[in-house]
Amino acid sequence: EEYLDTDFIGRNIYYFNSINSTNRKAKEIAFGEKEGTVLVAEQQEEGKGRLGRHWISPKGKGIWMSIILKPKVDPMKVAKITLLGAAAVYKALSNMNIKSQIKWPNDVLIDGKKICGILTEMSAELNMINYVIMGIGINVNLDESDIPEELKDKATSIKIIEDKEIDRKELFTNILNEFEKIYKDFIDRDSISEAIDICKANSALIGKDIRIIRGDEVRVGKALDINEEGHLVVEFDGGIVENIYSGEISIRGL
Ligand code: BT5
Repeated sequence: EEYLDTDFIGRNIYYFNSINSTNRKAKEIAFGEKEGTVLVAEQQEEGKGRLGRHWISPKGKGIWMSIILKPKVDPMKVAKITLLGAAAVYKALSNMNIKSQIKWPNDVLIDGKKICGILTEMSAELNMINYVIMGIGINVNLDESDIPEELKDKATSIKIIEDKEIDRKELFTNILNEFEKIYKDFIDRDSISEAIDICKANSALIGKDIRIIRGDEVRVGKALDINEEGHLVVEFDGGIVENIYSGEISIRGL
């Protein structure tokens, strides 16, 4: 049994049987809610990925959740929150003896297949953040039949890999506990080094040849590192080294 051990993350939780999207709902209520409020649903009818993509969210099988955050930091730093979330998911799984890898910027994989995606959205004016919504989707107990044919080579669930049902509540609580510790370092000490270390040590990309797809542009290079800003350091053909920022970039292992 795992208990919630946080000051503010998950101290207020809205539970939905079915909802369009927890991120969408979180944005509707964020202004009136305290930092750390969590929305979680058994099912999403219109779960969202990045760039308007669809996120499959079958009933009772996953953790489909959003956390409302109100960090008093420069809006430029918000992209880092996705990595903090990925590090928290990694640690939560590790606490339950499940080994995963982080695929920068927003995925957690097991055996090379995606079991978690993170969608961070922000509302800001001038240099002030109104709120940040960090949405986390985890394929916990999906069966093979829940995964559409076209996703079978890149997506899986923890149950499929571990060959047993996973306690969603235990994992959920673990994620909230781990996220609060990492997030407090970020807002109180302006430090993300522990999260970066986790992302680097368990990276699915570092040392690999990758493709970076941005709109119609495809670039090929080698992932070298994740720097202390949370950017991916890539060596392109010809030896030019560049930092890649999170955002509208998708990355695929070759
Ligand atoms: C993501 O987008 O990975 C972000 C997913 C965030 C989902 C959470 S659930 C709670 C909260 N509320 C929401 O509405 N969303 C958040 P992206 O990197 O764009 O990946 C999307 C792509 O992953 C899709 O185009 C599919 O190819 C694939 N995909 C869709 N559903 C999947 C699933 N359940 N597991 C693995 N891959 C999936």
